[in-house]
Amino acid sequence: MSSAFAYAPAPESRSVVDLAPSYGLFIDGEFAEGTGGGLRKTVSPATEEVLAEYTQGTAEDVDRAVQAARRAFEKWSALPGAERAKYLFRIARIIQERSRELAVLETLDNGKPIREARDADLPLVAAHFFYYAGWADKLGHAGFGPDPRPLGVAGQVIPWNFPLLMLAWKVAPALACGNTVVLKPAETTPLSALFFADICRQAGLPKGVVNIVTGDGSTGASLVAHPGIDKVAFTGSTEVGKAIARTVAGTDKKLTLELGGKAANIVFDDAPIDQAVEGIVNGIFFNQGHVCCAGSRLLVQESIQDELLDALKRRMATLRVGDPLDKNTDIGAINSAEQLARITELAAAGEAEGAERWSPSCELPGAGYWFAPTLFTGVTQAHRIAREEVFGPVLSVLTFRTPQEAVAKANNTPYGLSAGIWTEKGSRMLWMANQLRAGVIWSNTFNKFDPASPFGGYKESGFGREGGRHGLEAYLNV
Ligand code: TAP
Repeated sequence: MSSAFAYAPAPESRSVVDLAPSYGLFIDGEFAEGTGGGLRKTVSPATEEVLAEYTQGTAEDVDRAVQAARRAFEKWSALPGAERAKYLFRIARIIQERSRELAVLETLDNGKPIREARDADLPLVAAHFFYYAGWADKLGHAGFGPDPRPLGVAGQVIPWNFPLLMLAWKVAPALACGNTVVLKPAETTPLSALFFADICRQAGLPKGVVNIVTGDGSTGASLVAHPGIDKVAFTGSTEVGKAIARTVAGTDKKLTLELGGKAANIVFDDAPIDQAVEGIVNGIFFNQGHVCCAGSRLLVQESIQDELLDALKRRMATLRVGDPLDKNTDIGAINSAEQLARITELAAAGEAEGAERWSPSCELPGAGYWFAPTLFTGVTQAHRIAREEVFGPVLSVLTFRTPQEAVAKANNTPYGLSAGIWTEKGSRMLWMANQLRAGVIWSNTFNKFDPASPFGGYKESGFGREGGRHGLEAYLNV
């Protein structure tokens, strides 16, 4: 069948990505054609070339997947935790074995630099499966009572910025707790979820425990509204998160939402400047700034503004933008034409509202979707670039004089996902951490992730935690 998952299985060929022309849905342990939704194309954002076609899942396809997950739930949830752990460990090891192939795939479909896919995404994906495999037989010791029970079938909807990592954050804890899942990846990055389905087969995971239904937002909406699911886990925009909360309201479905952010990265005058500059660059330019916890607002203490901005501009001038498959690339392609249009529009609004725009001179490739690293100074709290999530390589600089003013400005946002503090004073770090309304706070570092550490937000950044022991709670009746 042409739409089935059909690349060469020989291990030696796994060092490169062998893409089939088209892909089906993964339902009940098999790749299957969809029921009338047709095929969509996924393109490389760096070249605009079509990578493959994939299936637009319909409401009927979602129903088939949910039924398969329901059937699988009885046996999967009855397995001893140690048995479920074996499958998760196996999946983690296969991800490690196939990490080169998966890193290249992720870079092709998403546009992120291969160095990041290889050194950040893939190791974290494997680490999540290892970590939650370790919990599967210890759930009675996780602090949720002696016999916590799984919820049932989890409907999971994920975005395009970290396709495989967001899958890992959702699938690993769900399976460890004894749930089965139906997952919908984003429409611009469906491929790594389909390769993950193949890994589930390779690991011998029982049929129906993991189901992948690709498609657009309507596929996600069908999944969220399906009466046969017990839990909705969503990562994406605040707008869609609110729509999902409305759909789920009044049902007995459990819900976790990981939404947007507008993090403040706060640099005090005693901070080590070179280290802070690295943290600022990593905070906003990692993954082209397509990061919900990106440090998109730089709050710098007024007395060191000139020194810090000089050093930052010098560092930005060394960033290489271009071919994501080149190991020397720092900033890859913007994920889609739509996202590029949004970033372009917000940056234009920054200029129109009076902020000063600066980018290092850099030549952008002709084809594909690109945006130069961009710095705005003279930004006020009223500017759109200070209030709205750009989700791109655009940094807005604001200043403050006192710690109190830094806290007030940092908290002046509807979001509350993350924040960064740069100072040598331990007491100030702790005081700031208590004052900031953000779920994750880094000090003298930024964008550090660990599967043992819970991640999640306050306010319009959503609720529920992923990662760590707390991440189990989202998938258990406690
Ligand atoms: P969303 O539109 O929220 O998409 C996230 C996921 O939800 C995708 O799989 C999407 O499918 C699906 N979806 C869309 N409409 C839905 C609906 N009505 N019901 C159920 N699922 C639905 O985010 P996006 O397009 O990826 O990015 C838009 C903005 O969201 C970005 O500019 C950024 O501000 C924010 N964003 C935040 C995060 C995090 S981690 N907080 C991640 C990505 C994006 P399609 O892909 O088919 O639309």
